[in-house]
Amino acid sequence: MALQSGRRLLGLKFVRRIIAQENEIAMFSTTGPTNAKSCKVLVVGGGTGGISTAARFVKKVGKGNVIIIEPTDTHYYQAMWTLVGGGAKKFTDTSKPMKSVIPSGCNWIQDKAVKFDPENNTVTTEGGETVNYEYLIIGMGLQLNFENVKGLVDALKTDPNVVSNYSPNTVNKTFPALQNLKNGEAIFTFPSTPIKCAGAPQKIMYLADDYLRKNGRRDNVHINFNTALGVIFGVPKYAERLRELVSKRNITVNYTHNLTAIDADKKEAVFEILGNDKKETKSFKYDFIHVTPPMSAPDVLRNSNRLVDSTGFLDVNKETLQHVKYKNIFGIGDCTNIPTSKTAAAIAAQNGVLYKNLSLVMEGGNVSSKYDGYTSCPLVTSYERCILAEFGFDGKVMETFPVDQGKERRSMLLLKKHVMPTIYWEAMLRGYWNGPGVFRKLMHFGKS
Ligand code: UQ1
Repeated sequence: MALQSGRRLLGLKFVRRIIAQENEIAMFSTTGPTNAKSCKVLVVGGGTGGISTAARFVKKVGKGNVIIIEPTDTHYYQAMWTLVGGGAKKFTDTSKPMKSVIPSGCNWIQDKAVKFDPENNTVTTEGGETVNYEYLIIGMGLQLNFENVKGLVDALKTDPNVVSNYSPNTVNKTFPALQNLKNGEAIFTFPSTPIKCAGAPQKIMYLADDYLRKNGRRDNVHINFNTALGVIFGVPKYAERLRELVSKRNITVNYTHNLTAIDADKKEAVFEILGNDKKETKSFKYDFIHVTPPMSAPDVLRNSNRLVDSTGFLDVNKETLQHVKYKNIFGIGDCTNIPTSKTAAAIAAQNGVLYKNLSLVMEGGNVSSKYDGYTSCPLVTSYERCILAEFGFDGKVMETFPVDQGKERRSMLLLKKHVMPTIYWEAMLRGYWNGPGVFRKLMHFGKS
C-alpha cells in the first residue's frame, strides 16, 4: 500500500515536472506555439529613461530577470542635437548602437510594443510575442507628429531651407541651411503641444543669430520666433532674461502663433493665431525655417485608455512616479503626465525616486520617495555661452551652483558641451546619475 502510494506520488511528481518543463519551454521560447516570455521587470523603451532604470533594476533582481522592449537599433543622445544643428558637434558623436547600451544581464526584445494589458500584466509586441511581467516600467518617450503640419513632411524632403533639429533624419540639414542663409526671413517655431526640451526651439535660434553675426550677415536677416505659447519661457526668472536677450539681439517674438502649414513652392509658412475666437491665420514668407514639430505620447500608449489621462500621457503620480491605478506600473520621462519640462535632466532626478519606490513595492511596502519636479535646460545663447536653467514643479528655481545661473556663462556651456555627454554615457545610462541634487544641497549648505 505504502509502496504503491509512494510510486503514485513519484509518478505525480514526474508528470508535474514534465508539465512544468513544457510550460517553461513555452514561456521562454521565441518560436513556441504560445510565444510567451516572462520576467520580473519589463521595461518598455530603450531611450534615456528605459536604459537608465533597466541598469539599476538588473543589479537588484538579477541577470535574466529584466526584459527591455525597444524596436530601434540606435540610441541617441538627443541633448546634443542643438549643437549638431549649429555645426558645433558631429552627429556621429551623438549615437551608439542600441546593443552597446543595453545593460548586461538584460534581455532585449528588438520589437515594438503594440498592446498593453495591465489587468493581466502583459505587453504584446508587433511580432506577436506576449511578455508577462511582475513589474512594468514605461519609458517610451515622445512621438514626433510632423504630419500634423500640412505640407511639412514633403517640405522637409524637398526644401533644403526647411529644417528641424528634432529628428535624426533632419538634424543634419540645419547647419548647411544656415551656411546658405544670406538674407531674408528666418523663422523658428514652437508648437501648441507639450514638447521635449522646451528650450531647444530657441537655442538653435540664438546659435543662428550668433553664426550670422560672426559671418557679417546678421543685418540682412530678420529673425522671428513664432511660438504657440504666450510666454517666452515657463519660469519667470529665465523668461525675464530671455526677453532682455531677444530685444538686445533684435529678434522679433510673435506669441500665440501656431504653425499649421508649409507651402514649399511659395516659401510660405501659415500660422493660426491662438487665443481669439475667430479663426485667424497669418502667412509668413521664409528663407529659412526651423520647425519644432507637434508631439504626443506614442500612439500605442495614447490608445491604451486604462493607462493614460485625457491628454494621452501615462497617468502617474507626479511625485512617486507610480501609476495612479496599477501599483506594479511606474513611468519615467517624456511619455508621462508629470508636469515638468521633459529633459534628460528630469529623467536623471526621476531615476532615484523610481528606483526607491519600485524597490519598496517589490519588498511588499508602499512608495515613499518623492520627485520634486527637478529639470534642467541649458539655454545655449551663443557658441560660447549658456544660461543654465534649473527648476522644479511650479517653476521653482533650483540652481546647483552658488552663482546667478540666469546670466549667460561660458562655464555652463563648457558643462553642457564637454561634461554632460560623459556623465550621460558613462554614469547615467549605467544607472549611476540621479542628477545634481546632492551637489546643489552641498553648495547651498543643505538649505535646498
Ligand atoms: C543633467 O543632469 C542632465 O542629465 C544627464 C542633462 O542632460 C543632458 C543636462 O543637460 C544637465 C544640465 C543636467 C544637470 C547637471 C548639472 C551638473 C547641473
